[in-house]
Amino acid sequence: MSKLLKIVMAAATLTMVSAGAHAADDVKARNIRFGYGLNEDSVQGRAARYFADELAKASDGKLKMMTFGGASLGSDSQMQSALQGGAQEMMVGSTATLVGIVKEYGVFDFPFLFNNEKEADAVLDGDFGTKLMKKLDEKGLVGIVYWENGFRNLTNNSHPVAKVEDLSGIKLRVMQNQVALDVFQTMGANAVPMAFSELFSALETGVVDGQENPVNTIESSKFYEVQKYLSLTKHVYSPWIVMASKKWWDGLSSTEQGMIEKAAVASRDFERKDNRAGTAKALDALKADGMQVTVVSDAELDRMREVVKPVIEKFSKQYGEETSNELMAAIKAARN
Ligand code: TK8
Repeated sequence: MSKLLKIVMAAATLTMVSAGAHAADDVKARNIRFGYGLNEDSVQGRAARYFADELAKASDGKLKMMTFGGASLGSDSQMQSALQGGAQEMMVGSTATLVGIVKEYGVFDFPFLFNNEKEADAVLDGDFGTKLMKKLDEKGLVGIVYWENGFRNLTNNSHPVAKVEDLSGIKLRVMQNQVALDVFQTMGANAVPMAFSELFSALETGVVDGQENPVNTIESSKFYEVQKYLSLTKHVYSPWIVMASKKWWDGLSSTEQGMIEKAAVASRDFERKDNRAGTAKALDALKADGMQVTVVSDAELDRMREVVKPVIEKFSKQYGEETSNELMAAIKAARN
């Protein structure tokens, strides 16, 4: 081989090596701890594992997401703090537990806001949901996508609830924010804010009589073991939000961020589909497990809606006209 050819070939090899090294630099081997509150056998667990698989495929196994269910990394609030401090990379949890960080997230605890999932998807995935996510940035969190917990229903151990008056005297666990608390106090319940991670044992020991969550979550959390009565109220739609630690996120390359965002969108679509497909089955399972189901009539739901109106008005004012108007316009657009 001539000397010149050798030099040319060496140069070519060098270029190839450095191009390869550049691509490898762009996606580093990383461990990502992803925490969630529900049991592993739940919509959250299935979607978390799907997310991890998608990410592994996209990154040739370099972005390794390890999923931790059952609040084993902490309650929603504890995980949020860990993300803010950079001690944990990612999580999914209720927007209701974010209200102390970005108060406007309280709008998703307004009862009877959405009529169906289609409206919720449009508002969450559209400008309104994106704008709220942006507000997390300055709080050390990065909002990535919304999953759904879904329309919530009431369970308790005292008596069947068929109308708002039946809530009186029931010690009801509510999610930890002022909107949820006011809503259920106004409806006459003895509302007790509590982390979800403490809820099963609180129901078991009678610290509280009841709680509210979507049927899938009631089923996967085995609340049928400690609750007798289920009332189908669909009183509020609960989103979940997938978030990353901003401290950690800012250290990722844009290629890595893009891979995570893309896999997150796939996990969102998977999760919503899985959740919606599972609702009827979960309800059957709850009945089979001995829960007594009350279908709350439309007329009684309308009465509930009237009772909580002042609460919605109060918090709409607190969040400012701009937020409320944007929200209402987004819902209106979704309805048309
Ligand atoms: C689980 C929670 C739970 C929520 C609650 O992570 O606290 O009742 O509905 O499902 O997000």
